[in-house]
Amino acid sequence: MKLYRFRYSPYARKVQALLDWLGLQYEAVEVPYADRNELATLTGGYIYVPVLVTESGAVIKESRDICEHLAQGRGASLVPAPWEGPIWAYHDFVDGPLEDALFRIGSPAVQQAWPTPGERALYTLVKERKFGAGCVEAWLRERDVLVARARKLLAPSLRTLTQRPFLFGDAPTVADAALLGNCLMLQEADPSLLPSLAPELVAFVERASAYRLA
Ligand SMILES: N[C@@H](CCC(=O)N[C@@H](CS)C(=O)NCC(=O)O)C(=O)O
Repeated sequence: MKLYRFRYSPYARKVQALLDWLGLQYEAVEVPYADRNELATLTGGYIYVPVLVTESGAVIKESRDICEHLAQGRGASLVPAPWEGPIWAYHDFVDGPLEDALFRIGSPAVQQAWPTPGERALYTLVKERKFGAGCVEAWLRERDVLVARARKLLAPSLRTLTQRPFLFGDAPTVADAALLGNCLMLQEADPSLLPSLAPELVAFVERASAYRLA
């Protein structure tokens, strides 16, 4: 299998967590931000990540669809019955409102981490076309407000994680994969961000990254 990713993409890291937990063999392909020819050729023009090429050669876009694919068969324990509803709802909460706060916290550092001026400028352009001129600088200035918003959203989950290793019990589910993906996005952006936002999540990242399905 092949997983096309940006290292900071929470959606790609979520999928990668599922592949790792399931012990599946795959190659992680780091997509250069300013050269997506391989990806566009593969997908027929879709240049977001993640994209997964399965063992049978199927090309799956959209991380939720990839997660649903991986959660079939042996992966069924990643969405254990009867918790399918709350697990997918939590997954969607992370990929929606939580990611919306966290990516703004991580974005200024992600922008600076691209190795070339062209990639940094393209990243800024992509963000500004969607969120308005000067948005990345504004997110840096407004970091305290964004951190307060993220902490409020995270507070109930942190209470759960003081009592359980994972959100739904002793083993991780796609809900944990979504949360892990966002934590890894912050860690890739700037290793100081996650400990200052929610130190409890540092231990969660270690636990979740080390997990392998028996
Ligand atoms: N709904 C998509 C969202 C994927 C997405 O937005 N990926 C971002 C990276 S986190 C991306 O590829 N952005 C394109 C860009 O920055 O040019 C999914 O869940 O896979």
